[in-house]
Amino acid sequence: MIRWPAIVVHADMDAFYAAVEQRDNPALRGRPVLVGPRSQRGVVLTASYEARPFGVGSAMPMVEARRKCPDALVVPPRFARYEAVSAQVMAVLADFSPSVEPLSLDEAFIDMSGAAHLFGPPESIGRQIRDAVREATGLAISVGISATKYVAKVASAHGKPNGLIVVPPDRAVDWLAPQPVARLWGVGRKTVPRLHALGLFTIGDVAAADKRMLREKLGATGRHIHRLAHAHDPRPVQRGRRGKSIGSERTLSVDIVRRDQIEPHLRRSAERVARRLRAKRYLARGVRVRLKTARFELRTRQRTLVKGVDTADALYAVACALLDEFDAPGPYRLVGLAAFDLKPRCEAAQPDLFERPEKRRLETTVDDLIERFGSGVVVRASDLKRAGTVADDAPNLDFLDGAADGDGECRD
Ligand code: TTP
Ligand code: MG
Repeated sequence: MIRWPAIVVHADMDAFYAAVEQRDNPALRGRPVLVGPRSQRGVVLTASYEARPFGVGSAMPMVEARRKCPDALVVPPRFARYEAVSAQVMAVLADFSPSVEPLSLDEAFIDMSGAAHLFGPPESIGRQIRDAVREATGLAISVGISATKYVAKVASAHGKPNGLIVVPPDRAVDWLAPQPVARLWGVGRKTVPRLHALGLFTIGDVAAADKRMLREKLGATGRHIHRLAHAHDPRPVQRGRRGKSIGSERTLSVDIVRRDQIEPHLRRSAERVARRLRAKRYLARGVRVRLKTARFELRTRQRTLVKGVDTADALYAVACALLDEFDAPGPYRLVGLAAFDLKPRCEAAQPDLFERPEKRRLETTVDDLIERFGSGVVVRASDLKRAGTVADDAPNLDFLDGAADGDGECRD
């Protein structure tokens, strides 16, 4: 085997939402399935592979998809279910490497460099990952493996469904060459016609094109895609991709055991975190709950969300669901909540599933009051009875974490 400078795996579940529905309901198996709203309006979130030959897929208006594939069974989405399966998948991937970078609910990069002594050569690594995900979830994941993130990702897409494609680094440029330019990262619907107009249809065409010409015609994108076409992609897998997080945790003066004692602390942390998310104009796509037992064992449970949230209500709802997953017996001496996977909020963003618009309005009104009159101005009735249980002499932390390398501050 040639030497691999790095072994990067990209793994992506096949027709994720539809596959979960087919797994859970045998009547859907082998049938064309569209996941999305039954109403006339709205778009398809995904289509099962049985439906795809009809030319339907993600983001297509439901009306159009039903016209193209009249026999399709339409199933409304169950996001909580997909999140639970996603957590299982990510846990399986974490068994293979400490360096897993989730990109969404159903895909992740895994750095397997140096793991050959544990799992064998790339092909064998890929097979074991697919088998382990199937065993844990009953679902298929496609895997691409190369020495860079970019080539690994193109490879996993190329092999779908149920694919395993290994692209050794010395063959990467040739392997990419026949692929269409749309497979280049950063080349979207607008750039494809511009590349076609320049006579560039495949990645090989871009690789062979004059670097300066690409830069002149396309600016930074030109330079970027020229590098990708040569399989250059220096970005490392970001271990844990903890990225930015905003959190609030409390060490308690009295150890607590019962759920109804823990919840008010989570509620309070959720409010502090949500306020800071809104002030920084972030949406969080992950929520983490931390509990420390009286014996100082730290336990963490976290969940990735389909859409970003920035209200205390939404953070608190997820945190309460996470409480069910703790199996360590209390008592607990610390309760914390953090929001992670932060993305800048764009005003036009659609409201998400956990958040009701009136709740958000209420919370932003409270933000205004606090800004004008100080943080003591509004107190939740449910918070009053909890007063006095937070330790004064222990670290009570509101934190704003930087990237995994700990740069400390969250940049706006
Ligand atoms: P994808 O991985 O893009 O799609 P997929 O898993 O359904 O199919 P495949 O990977 O085999 O091509 O997205 C994962 C899930 O994310 C998908 O099942 C539904 C959801 N999703 C949306 O809600 N909206 C979208 O526009 C897309 C692309 C995906
Ligand atoms: Mg997928």
